[in-house]
Amino acid sequence: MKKQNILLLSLVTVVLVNYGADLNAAETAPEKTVNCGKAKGKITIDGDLKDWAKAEPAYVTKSDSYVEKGKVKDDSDLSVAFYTLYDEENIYFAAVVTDDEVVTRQKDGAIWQDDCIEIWLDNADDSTTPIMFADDDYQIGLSPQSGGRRSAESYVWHNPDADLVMKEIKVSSTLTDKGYIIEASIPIKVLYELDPKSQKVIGFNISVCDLDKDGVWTHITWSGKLHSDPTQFGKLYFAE
Ligand SMILES: [Ca+2]
Ligand SMILES: [Ca+2]
Ligand SMILES: [Ca+2]
Repeated sequence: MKKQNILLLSLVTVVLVNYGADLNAAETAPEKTVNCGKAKGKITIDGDLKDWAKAEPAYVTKSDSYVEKGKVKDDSDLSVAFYTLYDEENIYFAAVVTDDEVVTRQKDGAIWQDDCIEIWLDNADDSTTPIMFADDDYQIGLSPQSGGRRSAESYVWHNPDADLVMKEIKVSSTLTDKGYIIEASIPIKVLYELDPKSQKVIGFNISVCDLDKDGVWTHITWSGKLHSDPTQFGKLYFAE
């Protein structure tokens, strides 16, 4: 074999080995899980979580999660405690977000460009390819009020019946001295193949967008290395 061919083969081998190692890291990381408990009382969507007794947090932080884009300086720049609950009618989502600069300027399907929480559902927990858009898959965005916007916004992507969910979703937020709190509810009946009473588990992910005043947009993901790939989602278990 000529010398330059050996060099080329070595280079290709190094590239393939590194690429393979990266993919395997996502596959062999311990699976993220969170329990979604049954609400003990009425949950009011008002951006105040005093009605959220005993919900289990899932943390999305620089040390616990994967920074897909941008940079997280420290936990005061961006860190999130995320909560879920359900009752007879609704599934509930809430997040206590530490973000040093709350920036929201967009509306509707563009809210991912602002400070925003994204919830990813694979209700049948049946995805075998990295592609969403099945009847039971949803991407749900929640973005807070701020100086640039008077009320919280929500949006639903990646589902054939996204409009139905958008009509029924409720969202509210409050600003805090460290960032914001956001709270939302969705009627279970409008989410395809979701039934917390008879179902144990769904595929689940959380990603968080952080836009700061320097214009840098950061995106971090709770489970896996690609927020939108349902084969890398964690699991949400329904509990009493
Ligand atoms: Ca509340
Ligand atoms: Ca920030
Ligand atoms: Ca921000």
